[in-house]
Amino acid sequence: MNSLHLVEKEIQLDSHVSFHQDASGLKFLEVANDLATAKIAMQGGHVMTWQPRDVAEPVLWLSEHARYMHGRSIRGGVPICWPWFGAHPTDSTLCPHGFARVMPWDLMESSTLENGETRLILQILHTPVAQKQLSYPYTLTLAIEIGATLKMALSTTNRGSQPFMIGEAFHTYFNVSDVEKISLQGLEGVEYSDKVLNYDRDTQQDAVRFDGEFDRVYVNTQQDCVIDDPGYQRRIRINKTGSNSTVVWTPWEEKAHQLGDMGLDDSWRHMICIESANALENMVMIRPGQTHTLAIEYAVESR
Ligand code: TA6
Repeated sequence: MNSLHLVEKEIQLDSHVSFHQDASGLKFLEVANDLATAKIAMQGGHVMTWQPRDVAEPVLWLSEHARYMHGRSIRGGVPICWPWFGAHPTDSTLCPHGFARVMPWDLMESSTLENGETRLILQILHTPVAQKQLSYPYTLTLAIEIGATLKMALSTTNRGSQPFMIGEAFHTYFNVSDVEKISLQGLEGVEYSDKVLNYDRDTQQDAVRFDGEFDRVYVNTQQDCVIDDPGYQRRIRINKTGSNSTVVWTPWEEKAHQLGDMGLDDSWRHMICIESANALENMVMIRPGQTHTLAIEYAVESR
């Protein structure tokens, strides 16, 4: 199949991109170019996998027990949290982390760039369910560039006449050799809110290390981060723009086993979420006609 008709228009698929649909009707794009492979679920505009050709271990962690269901977020890869992060600020009946990660998205563009990367542009569909949860007129677009690095840019445009506020994140699950043996650099000196300790505030002193459940929103930080992974002999660089928060999460054993889609083995040890975000006091006000873009670039280097 070399063209894809989702809802609004027929898009010619680039030769490196293929499309398939599973038995329940969920739609996926698969990318295989000279630089990397990737898989994207159209529900959620969700990058599930990305692996540069010269990297041995997957860069993103994807649960073997992930659920592929309509209206349910996939555990792993890069879920998109939008238009709020965590619990909805006023209505606790609404799904945590917003609706973007469970909504259908449409493909707007598929092309090969001069450097060999595959570029995809997706746009969220305005379903009645989404409309109920955010009534302001907006456009939400995701640009993905798949190559030796992974680039993603999430752009929110206010199409109405009133300002509105959003929280957001690339809730990325990285694949690591053992969460207990890695360290995370880039947050030294940054203030955080610690969900495990009742949202207490404190300041990060040194590189972050993990020996138990960890769930923190680091605020007012534009710093890039690096995951140092001696087991896989590599570093993952997380560069970001348009983001003032970084969220770091690992559920550890007990919580991971309660989640239901992480399995009952020790696969939680192989993931760490480092999320480029705008959360808590870093939520973003978007004025009429204005576009705000949250962007990341991930790169892997040998240690
Ligand atoms: O980003 C961290 C966090 O908000 C944690 O508190 C944790 O619950 C996690 O996200 C996963 O959330 P989810 O709704 O995907 O199960």
